[in-house]
Amino acid sequence: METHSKASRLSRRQLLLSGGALALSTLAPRLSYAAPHRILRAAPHTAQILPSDWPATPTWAYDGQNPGPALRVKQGERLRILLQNDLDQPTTVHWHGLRIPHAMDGVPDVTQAPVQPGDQFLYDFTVPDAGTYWYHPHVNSSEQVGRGLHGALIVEETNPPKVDRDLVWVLDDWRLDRDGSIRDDFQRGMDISHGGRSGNFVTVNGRTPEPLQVRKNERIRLRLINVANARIFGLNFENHDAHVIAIDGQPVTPHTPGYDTVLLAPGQRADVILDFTGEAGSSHRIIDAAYQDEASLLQNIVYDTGVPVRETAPGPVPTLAPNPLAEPDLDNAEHHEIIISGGAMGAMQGAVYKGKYLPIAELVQDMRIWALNGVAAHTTAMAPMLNFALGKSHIITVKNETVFPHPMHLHGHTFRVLSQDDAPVPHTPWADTVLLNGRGTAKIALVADNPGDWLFHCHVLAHVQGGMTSVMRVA
Ligand SMILES: [Cu+2]
Repeated sequence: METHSKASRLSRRQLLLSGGALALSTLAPRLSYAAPHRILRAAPHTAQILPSDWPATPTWAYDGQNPGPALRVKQGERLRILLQNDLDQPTTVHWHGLRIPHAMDGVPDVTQAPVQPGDQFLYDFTVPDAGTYWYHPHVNSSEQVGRGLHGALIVEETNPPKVDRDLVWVLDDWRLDRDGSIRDDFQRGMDISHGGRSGNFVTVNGRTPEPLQVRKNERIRLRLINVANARIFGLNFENHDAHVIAIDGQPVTPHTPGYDTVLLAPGQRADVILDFTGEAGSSHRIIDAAYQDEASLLQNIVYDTGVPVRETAPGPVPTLAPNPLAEPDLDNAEHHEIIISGGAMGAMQGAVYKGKYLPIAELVQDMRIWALNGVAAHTTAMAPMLNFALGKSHIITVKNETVFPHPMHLHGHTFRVLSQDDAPVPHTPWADTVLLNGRGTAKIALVADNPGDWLFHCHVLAHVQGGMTSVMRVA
């Protein structure tokens, strides 16, 4: 791994050389050093986020696209991505949900040095699991993700289920001013101490949501990815069943979700099968109903008036083949506990910060007001909160003692969600992000089979700024 990360830190000059070697290698295949890679360039950009009669928005983007390019790779294939940082601040790329080697996980000062402006870093790994994932920076995340750095990563199954269309919807919101600019308030204490930095303009794939045009008896696989800094989405497809076939990329027993609402907290994904068996020419609403009092129209489903795709409704909903995940042994697992505390209206008296205990009044001055097991993080390079024996099964009970919901994300592993708020979770889905309700609990289980120091943090990115990050050591 040592050699690997050294080889990955290419200077511009080496990059030029590798380009030369690439040309050579076509003549002399034994020069395998320069196997093909794709360049992913992070840089300022301008995008039409608001409707076309409104001003454009200065954003940050991968490859001049908001969202970044949807990367597609087949399960088991090798992905080689050369990050080119043309931002004016350091960055990295984290491959959210992928179980890949530690050195490729994109966490600054833990798995790699931050990539400085003008520098490159080669991400090079094999993708073990099929499914819907995404990528984003892990440096100054609240601002970098909030300004538009994120993209879908689709790992295709060897035998994908037959659908008429496979669509990716990157769900996001932006905090914009009337001139189209992104508000520069990433350090706002109110957001850090409350529910995070929500936007005032919702987008699908970086644009004003547009009606979903469908044909009668069409089957669509819709891959939903919530990349928002704080907003929880809850999609209800009026008069249609959304059959969830994967959660966080991992296959799950096909089912329709509770309240017919596909709930997605920041970081979470869902693959749904939608069969459009309504009447030709009809239209139906897609409601975002995540927040009880604020249900809003996301967009409409509009049926074509022409001939159906097929005469009858599509057949049974397909079940995806499982990914090669190790099943935790619940009877012989080690038990751990994580307590989430802090935030506005919380009862936290103080926390350990930079190695010493500080009362809440002092923590607030540094805007560190969230803690995991009594520690408010100031950096990702921190002592492990929990130690997981390599190869062993572990059950972790997460208790949220705050009044706010927190989508907790674990790097490097996928876990089963056993229970929430003391009730068993149907289908005990695999996930990499679990949404803790305010004052809620969750029990998750995993086999610690990927060695390294792995982050466990809230995916409300303002909460990360406020200290909600920890490290799990698998050794
Ligand atoms: Cu949080």
